[in-house]
Amino acid sequence: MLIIGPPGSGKGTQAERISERLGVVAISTGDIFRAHVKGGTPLGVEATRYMDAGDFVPDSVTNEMVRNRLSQDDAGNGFVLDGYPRTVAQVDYLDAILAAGEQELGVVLQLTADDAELVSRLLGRARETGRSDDNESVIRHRLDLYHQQTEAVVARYAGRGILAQVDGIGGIDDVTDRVLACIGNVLGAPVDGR
Ligand code: B4P
Repeated sequence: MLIIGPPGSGKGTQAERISERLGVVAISTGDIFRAHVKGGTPLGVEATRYMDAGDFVPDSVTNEMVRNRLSQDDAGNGFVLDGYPRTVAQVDYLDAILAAGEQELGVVLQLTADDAELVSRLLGRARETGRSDDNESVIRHRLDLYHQQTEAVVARYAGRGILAQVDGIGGIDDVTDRVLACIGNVLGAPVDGR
């Protein structure tokens, strides 16, 4: 499954919880990039200038990285992919990866929240963790990119009938309950709650 949402909507937070419940691996493109940045790899050096500015890392870099990650054994039984695809070109690329592996998407989950709430959450995270892309002007740019590019991704999946939308406002446990109920509806079988 995929988890899509604007920055600060709780993608990473909920992806971890869903992966535990479904017994599949959670894969976050943002986390993979941050691990490369921390390790000082060539990919990290390239990614950091885009991430710090709140821009998308180019599709040419991101797509290849995702293809490699999904080819690892732990993704063979399914995965929760967090933060990818964010562009329509990435949707096409993911379609090709899945078709080659004879895999299919079961659910695409979109977490929603209004921009004011998102900015407030991310400024809160900035105070706690000091993430370099969590300052107000960069946060607003990331939100603009979501509206300009990633909402078209959501529309694609809506057209395929596998989109589940969940209100991301409220306590983290409450959002998890909504998410699990929604996944159960799309899959046609309940997923255990907390
Ligand atoms: P990400 O790591 O995906 O960053 P994000 O959009 O901010 O989401 P994240 O998962 O971290 O935050 P969450 O909403 O869970 O991407 C970072 C950068 O990497 C991008 O800007 C881009 O440069 C690059 N990148 C990644 N994927 C890419 C792709 N496919 N193509 C190109 N470039 C790509 O949580 C945010 C905060 O809210 C947390 O502090 C959390 O504690 C809090 N929170 C969560 N749920 C809450 C709730 N219910 N109530 C209150 N607070 C809550």
